[in-house]
Amino acid sequence: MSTVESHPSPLREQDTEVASWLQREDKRQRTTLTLIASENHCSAAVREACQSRITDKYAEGYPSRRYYGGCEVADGIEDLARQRAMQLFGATHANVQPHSGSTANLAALLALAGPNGRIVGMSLKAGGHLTHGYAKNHSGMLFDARQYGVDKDGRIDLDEVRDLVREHRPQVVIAGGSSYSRNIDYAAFAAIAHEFGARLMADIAHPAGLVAAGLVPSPIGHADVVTMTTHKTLRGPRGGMILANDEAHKAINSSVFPGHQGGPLMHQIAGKAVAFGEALRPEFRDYQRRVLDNSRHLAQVLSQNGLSIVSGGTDNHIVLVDLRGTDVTGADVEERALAAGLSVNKNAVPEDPRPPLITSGLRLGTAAVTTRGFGTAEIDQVAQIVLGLVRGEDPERYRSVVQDLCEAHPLP
Ligand code: DSN
Repeated sequence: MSTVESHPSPLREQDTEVASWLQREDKRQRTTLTLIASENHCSAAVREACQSRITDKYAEGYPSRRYYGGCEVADGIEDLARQRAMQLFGATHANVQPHSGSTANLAALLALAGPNGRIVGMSLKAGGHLTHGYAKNHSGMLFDARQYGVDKDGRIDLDEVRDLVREHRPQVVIAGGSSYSRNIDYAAFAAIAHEFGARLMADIAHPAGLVAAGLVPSPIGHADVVTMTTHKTLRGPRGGMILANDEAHKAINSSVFPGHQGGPLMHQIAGKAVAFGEALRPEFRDYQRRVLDNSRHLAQVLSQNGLSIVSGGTDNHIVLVDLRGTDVTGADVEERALAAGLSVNKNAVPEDPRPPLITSGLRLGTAAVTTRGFGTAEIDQVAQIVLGLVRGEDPERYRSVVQDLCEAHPLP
């Protein structure tokens, strides 16, 4: 197996401390199965683009309208990333500059609602994101935010959303979440938002790759603005992106720069361009199909063996396990899983009585292990490990199974 140690390394020669931390992370990823739903493994080509010399270049502004000289290469790369993004999602405008999903969301909310505006989004506890109006996030401080939850079956209740929008009269309604495993009816959300004069912002950070592959509903044509990260199911480098309709795109561009950020991270934008090129290939759709097959299989096996799955299953890459009927917390299982070699995260479930650092849930995702080549046979093995850990079996007994799986399915 090729490792970072086998290549010449200016970093190792110059700074052994940082080099050894990075070697440790390389080993951690190679020898651990990532089941964190928001993580994936991007390609070597994406990583090469992200470590290129263009990291040194300032390029404030947009292609052909920059505030620095020497931006002709930056222009070419950013235009390529934008064109590929628009083709991938069938969108008319793309802004590839947001440094992250959080900055994309705040830039979009400020563009659409303005400071002190009113917003409606899904609550963090029900599966929304911090930036959808959580009180301790800037989205909950800068805006007058109201939050909707899920019904007793773990699904968005559109009647509740409509009542909230009618009462609160927000400028922006947000559809999307971080631990919501069901398809979202963007047409219905748009109808509610537009009926009351609001605009719809869809945050597809989690299912972006599945949306691009046409395997789950797309908000394009319904939402005024679509935000996302590029590193989850989309399998690109860490970063954010905003797609906007004809009416919103100018305000979005001004809000990202100069409103929210200075110089774009051109090395990350180069990585985004590479990833979007990969996502336009037919193999990407096959990969996303396997992500879905694997998550459905994982949900089914866990459920058949007695674990409760929020909403009873999944339509995307996320499986949210409700541990309230067991003797363990999310934190317990996260710790045991790490000892076995599985990287997972504890997660609140709707109406969770436990605090956020403990939780009663476990959020699993199949994007990263599917990148390693896992199919349903390997997912069966993963499911048996999770079941054993919940039952309280010694994590050490699973360590060699996990190592064999890692060696048989190396990272890209
Ligand atoms: N924190 C990310 C997640 O894990 O879903 C979203 O930004």
